[in-house]
Amino acid sequence: MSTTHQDGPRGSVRVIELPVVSDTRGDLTFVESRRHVPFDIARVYYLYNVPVDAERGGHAHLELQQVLFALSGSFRVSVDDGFETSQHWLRDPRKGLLIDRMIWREMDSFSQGAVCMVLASHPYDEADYIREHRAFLEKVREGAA
Ligand code: T46
Repeated sequence: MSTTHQDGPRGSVRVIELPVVSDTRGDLTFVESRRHVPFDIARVYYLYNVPVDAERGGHAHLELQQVLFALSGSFRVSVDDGFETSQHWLRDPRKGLLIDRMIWREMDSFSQGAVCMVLASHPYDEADYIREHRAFLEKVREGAA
C-alpha cells in the first residue's frame, strides 16, 4: 500500500493504522472517534457484492471526511487533489485510507467477495457531492488561488 501524505491547504490522503489484539481465537481491531480517526464518526456504510469490473466513486466531497477499509478482499482507490494523483491498494483490515474533503476518488479492481467499510464524518447529504470532475478542478483551483 502506498503511504502518500500530502500536507498543506489542499485536501490530504493518508493511511491510518488501527490497533489489533491477537490471540489463539483470532484478531480483533477497533476504532474510536477522535482517537484513531480525526473526526466524530457520524455514519458507517459498506460496499459488498461489488462486481469485479465495477467502478465506484467518481466524485469529491465539499466537507465530508472518510476512512475506507477493506474488511475482506482488496480494491484500488485512485485519488486526486486537483494537482496530484495517487493510487492505493486496500487489502489489510487494520489499515484505512483517510480521505479528506475536496479529494476526487475512484474505486475499482474489487476482488471477488471484497467488503469496503467506510467511516464518515457526516450523515449522507447529496448536496455535499461534486460529481463532475471539471467542476471539482475549478473549485480546487479557485480555492488555491
Ligand atoms: C464515497 C465512496 C467511497 C445513501 O443513500 N446513503 C449513503 O450513506 C450512501 C454512501 C449512499 N447512498 C445512496 C446514494 C446513491 O443513490 O446510495 C446510492 C449509491 O451511492 P454512490 O453512487 O455515491 O456510491 P459510491 O460507492 O460510488 O460512493 C460511495 C459514497 O457515496 C462516497 O461518499 O466516497 O462510496
